Amino acid sequence: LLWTLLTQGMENMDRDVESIQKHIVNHCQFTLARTQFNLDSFGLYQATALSIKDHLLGMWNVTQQTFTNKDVKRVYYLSLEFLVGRALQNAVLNLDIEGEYSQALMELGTDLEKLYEEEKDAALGNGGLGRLAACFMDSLATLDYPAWGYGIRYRYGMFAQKIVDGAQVEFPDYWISYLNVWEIPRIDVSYSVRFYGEVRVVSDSPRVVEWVGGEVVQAVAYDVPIPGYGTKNCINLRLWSAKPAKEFDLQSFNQGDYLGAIEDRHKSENISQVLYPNDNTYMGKELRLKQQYFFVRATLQDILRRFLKRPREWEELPDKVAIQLNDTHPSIGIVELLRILVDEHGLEFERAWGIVVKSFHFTNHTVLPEALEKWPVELLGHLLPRHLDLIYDINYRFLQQVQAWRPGDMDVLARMSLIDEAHPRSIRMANLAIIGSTHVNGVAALHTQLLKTTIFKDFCEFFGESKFQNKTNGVTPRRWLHQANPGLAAVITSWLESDAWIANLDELAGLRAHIDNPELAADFARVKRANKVRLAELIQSTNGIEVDPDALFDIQVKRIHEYKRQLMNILAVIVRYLAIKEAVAGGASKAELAAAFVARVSIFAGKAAPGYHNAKRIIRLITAVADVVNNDPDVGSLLKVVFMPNYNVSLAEVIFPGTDLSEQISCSGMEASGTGVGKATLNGALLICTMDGASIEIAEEIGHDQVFVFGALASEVDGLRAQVQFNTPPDCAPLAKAKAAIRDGTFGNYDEFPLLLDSFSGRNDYYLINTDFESYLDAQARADAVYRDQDAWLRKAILSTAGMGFFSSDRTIRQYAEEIWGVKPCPRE
Ligand code: 26Q
Repeated sequence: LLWTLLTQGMENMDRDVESIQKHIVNHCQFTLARTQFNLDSFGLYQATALSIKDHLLGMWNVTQQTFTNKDVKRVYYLSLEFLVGRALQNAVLNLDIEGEYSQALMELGTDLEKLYEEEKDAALGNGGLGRLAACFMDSLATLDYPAWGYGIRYRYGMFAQKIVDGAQVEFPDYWISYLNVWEIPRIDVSYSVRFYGEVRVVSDSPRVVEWVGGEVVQAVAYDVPIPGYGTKNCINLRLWSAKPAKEFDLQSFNQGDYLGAIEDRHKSENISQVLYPNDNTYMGKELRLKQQYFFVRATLQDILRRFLKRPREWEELPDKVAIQLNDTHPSIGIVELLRILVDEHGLEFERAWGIVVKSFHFTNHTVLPEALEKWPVELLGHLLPRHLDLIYDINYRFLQQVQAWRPGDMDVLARMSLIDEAHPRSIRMANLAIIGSTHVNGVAALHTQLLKTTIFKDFCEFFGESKFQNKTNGVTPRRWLHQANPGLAAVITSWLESDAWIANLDELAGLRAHIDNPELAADFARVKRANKVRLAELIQSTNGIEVDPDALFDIQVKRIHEYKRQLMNILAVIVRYLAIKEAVAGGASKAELAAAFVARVSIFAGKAAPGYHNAKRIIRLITAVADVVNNDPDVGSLLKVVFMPNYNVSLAEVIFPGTDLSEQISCSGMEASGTGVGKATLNGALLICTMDGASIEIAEEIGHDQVFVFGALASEVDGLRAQVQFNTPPDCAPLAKAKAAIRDGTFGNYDEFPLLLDSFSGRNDYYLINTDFESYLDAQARADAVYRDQDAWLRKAILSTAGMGFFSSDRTIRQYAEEIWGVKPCPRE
């Protein structure tokens, strides 16, 4: 009976309004134990989310059973970060059940949209890399791929940023309030993970070793269902949480060391405590390596348990399993799988290595040397002694092949070795990830090209080009258009006479057929204006600044990093401010000012890594400039500067739809892809950019006329840097003026400013701010000129949206599936 009922009940949840209401009220009473006296909006949000989750679980169960029954090859996406944001609205829209739920809640006296706002973001990621993983999960589910995401259930996600006296202050993000409604704790799905200890030789020939002693912690699974759009498939994101291991506890208790045991409990729980808030910089901390190993050890045990449910040969592993490494962060998994096969299952080394390499694939997200992971040999050997042995074994065999390939070339040997012999000696995780994977990919065409010709050049020559692929990033149109911009979504659907674009973004090209129709332009203008009003209201409430919705909204929102050049942006804002001041001092009338300057709002948002001093100084400068400019009566509404605090996914969902001009102005060659501008362009923003990352391809797809391009090319950067070093040019005039204004206290006298100025002046101008400055000002002036001609601007905005089909993460995921993983869609039975 149980079996029958379970099978029937799996998904036949009623979707009518009355059933939904009963279901929600049931959760209020019995899951949350709320009464009419203590039921607030947050409680109602939770009950609504729980009801949606029940729908998802029904779908989830059947989906997983289908994958199992069909015994399909699965793909496992391993990432230390998943920046998913809020889930309720996303699930409601993907299930296409918004009408029913909003009516149900309206009759209950509340408003679904209001409940959406009650949800806290799940911020288990830093920035681009983490958000990409989240977009990929949405596409994997939507396209019915048999996929799993694996990550860590950090108790503290990305820190919350407050601006106090103009400076960033970090606050812990305790996002798992007393109940995280979206997760299912699987206390029964738990694996042990060992650290430290020693390697004991059990037998010499054949050589058998054992890793023993040390500390053991337990990894417990928490599952998060991920719905797709327009499908009944629902896939799983499995996040691991660290718990004390039972065996370990018992031992301590037996020794009578009660308090010691409780202390150790905390030590083990530490592992999944906090997300490292570094973006594009590596941090050689032991706890971080512990997190990485904890994560892959649990994940691989889980993957292999599933694989071994049927009797199989180990050689079948790559036919059933593709493991994608999101950067090198989980790359110790390569060594762990080798260890499992050799030590735990007795496979001979070469045989095991062959299986390992066929199972793994690796995505690189950066060419910045400071971001490439390197673990000190001593640290790694202490924490994971057996893994260090195996790394030496892998390296020995690999270097023999390199030697045979380039006899006598000691330099190539030193460059390709897994070991960096500089002090302290360290393990190069990117080299490990390359030789331990079948495919390596970059995230935009230029980035992949740079990988092949610079940092991975030797490997490309050794393995051949076919191992190195490009997979240009994309974003999910569900969250970034359908959900974030319902106004534009409706306009597009009505002009295309279909909402097929939501699942097939190439359909957007159909807008081009109407490009000369003024009514389409009017629709675009109306929606953009409404979204700017919404953003202006948010700016008013968070920053207390009144901005004019008719001004040009120029935005740069992303992590604060010197290579992204938020500094160049604010310097150009200073130039504009000084020009307005000069015009006013010269007696310009209101009309003359309006003729000379396009009214603008410069919007910034983004977090600085807590230890990244220069990034924090840049924030300090932006807020100082904002203080002066926004309160200067000479300027009025001609220029406003806004730094919006605590940039996160839900804030991005308000910002991108209200953007006129979005900035991707990184020093060329340094931004691997950039996904933020894709979201803005999709929402009808124009792009001001260098020829870097995905911007190059975006310009190609939407047409170069739509884009304000400036600056040195990636191919010119090295030469220009050398020039700056040996024959340092003076600052161009506008830059010199802006710097002088900072120096003379126009924006206050803050300790941060002299340090910041020194960091990029003269020979220190590594990111080529001076080199690119005038051409940046010129690009901004071109943007102003077009903005004055609203018809021209709207035309470009429409063409921008129309050309974004290629940048759907559905396209990206399909390419991964077909060209790397070899997995096929598997819609549920
Ligand atoms: C490594 C070791 C220890 C602690 C932290 C880290 C760490 C964490 C996060 C290193 C790097 C990151 C994040 C990198 C990142 O977000 N890269 C971005 O990836 C995007 C998606 O591919 C690209 O669009 C961006 O260009 C790239 O900067």
